Order: sequence, then structure tokens, then C-alpha cells
Amino acid sequence: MTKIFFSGSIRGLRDKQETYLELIKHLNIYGTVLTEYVSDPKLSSYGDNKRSNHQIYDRDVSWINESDIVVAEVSTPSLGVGYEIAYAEQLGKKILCLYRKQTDKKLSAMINGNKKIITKEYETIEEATMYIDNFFTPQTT
Ligand code: 6IA
Repeated sequence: MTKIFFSGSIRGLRDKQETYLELIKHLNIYGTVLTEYVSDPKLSSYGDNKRSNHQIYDRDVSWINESDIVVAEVSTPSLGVGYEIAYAEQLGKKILCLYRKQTDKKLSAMINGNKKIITKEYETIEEATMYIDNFFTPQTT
């Protein structure tokens, strides 16, 4: 079974939590999402004291190591998400970044300008899930 590491903002901001939920639901078609908790509505930017920062870091890094694919929702700037993308890139993982178009903001050039990462800009969840479908089952025509 394909292992998917889904990356989304936690301490960055939680404004896209519902989007994460939809994307993870769709990703479950293609494999096991190791990081379902990223979409947990109860998880807040300030909460989470069940694990130390060291434990969070160690577990997430080991999950990236064992994942086949990393999918990151990058609309909300997050140091952790940026770090995870760079770490996965160093390991040669296949990476899909999804960014919801915004009139007042642009995605970092360090993501958008990286040819090793597939980045797709979307306006609706349907569009984002279509990009996921194309990523997992690329069209040959
Ligand atoms: O800088 P950020 O916090 O926005 O970084 C978000 C990214 O870092 C996510 O993609 C996660 O993989 C990882 N991350 C950050 N905080 C946590 C965390 N907190 N747990 C797991 N991964 C995290 C505690 C969660 C709680 C259920 C115990």
C-alpha cells in the first residue's frame, strides 16, 4: 500500500483545516495517509501538549522517511510544511504541492520555482482533487 505523508499548517494557522480534511479523504483512495491528524478540527495552533516538540519532530521525520509520496497543502505559510517539503526533496520523494489561488498573496518562489516539485494552483476542492487524480494516475494522451 502506498504511504502518503500529508503536510499542512498546524502552528502556522489552522484556517485551511476543512480543506485538509477533504484532501485527505480523497488521498485515502490512493493509499494510507500517515498524518490524518493534520486535518483534526480539535488540533489548534496553540494546543497539542501530549507530545514534546522532540517527539513530534522525530515521528514526522521518520514518517517522511517511510512515505512514498508527500502531498502538501501550501496555501497557509508554515515553517513546518516548508521544512517537510525540503526534507522530502532531499530524500528524492515525489512531491505534490497544492495552493489555493489568492488575490492578495503569492506562493513562495522556493516552492513554485522548484522544478523537482509538482505545484498546482486550484480554486475549488474539485479542482484540487482532480490534480491529485492526475498526480497518481498521470494521463498518457
Ligand atoms: O510549523 P507548523 O506547525 O505549521 O508545521 C506543520 C507540519 O509540521 C505538519 O505538516 C506536521 O507534519 C508537522 N507538525 C507540526 N506540529 C505537529 C504536531 N503537533 N503533531 C504532528 N505533526 C506536527 C501535535 C499534534 C497532536 C495530535 C499531538
